[in-house]
Amino acid sequence: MQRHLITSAIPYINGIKHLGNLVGSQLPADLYARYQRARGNEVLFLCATDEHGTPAELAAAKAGKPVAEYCAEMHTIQAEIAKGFRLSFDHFGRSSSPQNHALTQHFAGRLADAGLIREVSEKQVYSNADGRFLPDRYIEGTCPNCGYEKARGDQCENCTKQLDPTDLIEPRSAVSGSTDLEVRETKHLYLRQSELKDDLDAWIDSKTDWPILTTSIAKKWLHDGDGLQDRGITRDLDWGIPVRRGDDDWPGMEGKVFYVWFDAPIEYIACASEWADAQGGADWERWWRTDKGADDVRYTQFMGKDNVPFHTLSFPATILGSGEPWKLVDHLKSFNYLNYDGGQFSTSQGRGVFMDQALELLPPDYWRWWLLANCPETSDSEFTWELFQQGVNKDLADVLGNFVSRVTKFCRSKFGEAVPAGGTYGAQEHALIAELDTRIARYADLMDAMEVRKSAQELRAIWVAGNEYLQAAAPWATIKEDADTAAMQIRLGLNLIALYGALSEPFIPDAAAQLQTSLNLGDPQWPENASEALAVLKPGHAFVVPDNLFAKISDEDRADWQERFAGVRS
Ligand code: B3M
Ligand code: ZN
Repeated sequence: MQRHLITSAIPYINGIKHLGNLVGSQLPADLYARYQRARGNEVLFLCATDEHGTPAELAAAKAGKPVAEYCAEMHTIQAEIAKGFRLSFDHFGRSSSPQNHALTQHFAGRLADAGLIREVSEKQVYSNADGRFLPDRYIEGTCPNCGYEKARGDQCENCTKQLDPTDLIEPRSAVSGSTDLEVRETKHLYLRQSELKDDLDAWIDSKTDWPILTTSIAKKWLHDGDGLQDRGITRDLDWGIPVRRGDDDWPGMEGKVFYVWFDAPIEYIACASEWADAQGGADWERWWRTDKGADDVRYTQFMGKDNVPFHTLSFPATILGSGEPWKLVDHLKSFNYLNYDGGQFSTSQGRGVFMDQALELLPPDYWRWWLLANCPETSDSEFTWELFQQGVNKDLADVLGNFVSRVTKFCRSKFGEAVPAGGTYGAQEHALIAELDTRIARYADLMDAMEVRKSAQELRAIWVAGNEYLQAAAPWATIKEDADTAAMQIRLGLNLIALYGALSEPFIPDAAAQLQTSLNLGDPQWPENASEALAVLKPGHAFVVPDNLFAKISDEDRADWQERFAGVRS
């Protein structure tokens, strides 16, 4: 038995995620976690909400709520939606947890002790009326380039020019509108990543089986330009993890918090501790510390490509720099972007389909299947309503759903709702079994390798093989001359349904559960080989014809949704 630690990039708290976010991290991570569990391996699958930083403060202000309250509410909402998509996290944590506070401060202390943190004095805008430093996004003013009056301190949204807050004409606080601003000196902590450059370089070089997308991004940041730069890891914000050196105060850092990208990956570790506490004190260090049993754990991370630098450089720098035996990631699976109907999904513009909206339209399996089968793996991919309709109708309704319906209904009408006895395999059945053995082995290899699209294609081919067999065997014709052979064909068909339930569960868990229930089976068993798997249901075993597994998406619905989601979410 192997042990798999699996994490998905932790979604920002500031709103509900769109389908592009889902398919770039949480959904493929869930596919892999479900697959590894199905293979009998021990899995700890973790995700959380990423709750700090300016976006959280701004979203809370917009919602008119204290930020702690806003985050608690949004966490509950995101957790519910994750359940709606059947994301099988062992724990869905929060980066604002006490566990993450303690661990983040611990890491900062270790890094400081190792001489890997330096203090830097910077000039920053301070608002006297608000009694605080203002990060770039909190300063507004008139753009010097185009005259737009609501330009932000970091960029003008109107003409896209990148700005420094001091470039703005008549700058004012976005918090209070006050123009009583001044530039003050403030100190910040920098992580001396550059000191760890050679270690990181050697570590990346050792990852010969990582996707090119992952290693090329890491190498670029290590070598382009002046090479790996030190990074500021503190901010002047109220909301966040207070800067402390382990358990001690950090003189000069009063009132400051750690930068969100410093504490967010540490939440992967803290989340295991949150999970353990929620279990009433399970041992979480056996998942994370190589001196406490984690050396045989295989750790896999899932994320979109924009998150790769933080996971290949900054977070490993934190871990290596701590000098403690924490686990480093073994495999990092990254994704390109899913586009929406000729443009981009966009959270800030409300463009595309958001997770809550998707679940209002259709059950989770429809989305899971299409998104995974079309995920942006080797290049960006595109969601259009036509492609979605085609994929769902062909693969799920015509191929899988139709097979299940034909076999079970035919059996009910000719033999009743129990597996019929009689007959023996002929050449067709032996050929099918040989094909399935090859395909199931290939499917397992692809799932192990996290080749998501190819896995979906192989699974579909396994469904198609059953359909082709049924078409060729034609029990509805056989039964007229040879009832025993027809019984054997249908018995095989029923067993194929059981096999499909087991193999398909990681992609479409609800349909798989429905099949298991209607076939009166317990938990799905991963097949050892096709011939054994096709003898699971014995003659006499009772079943019930399941309700239609998948409804087709009508042209009307498709057109309707296309129109409804053409604009932006208000
Ligand atoms: N919250 C960005 C994102 O959701 C960020 C990931 C953090 S992973 C530690 O894409
Ligand atoms: Zn401008």
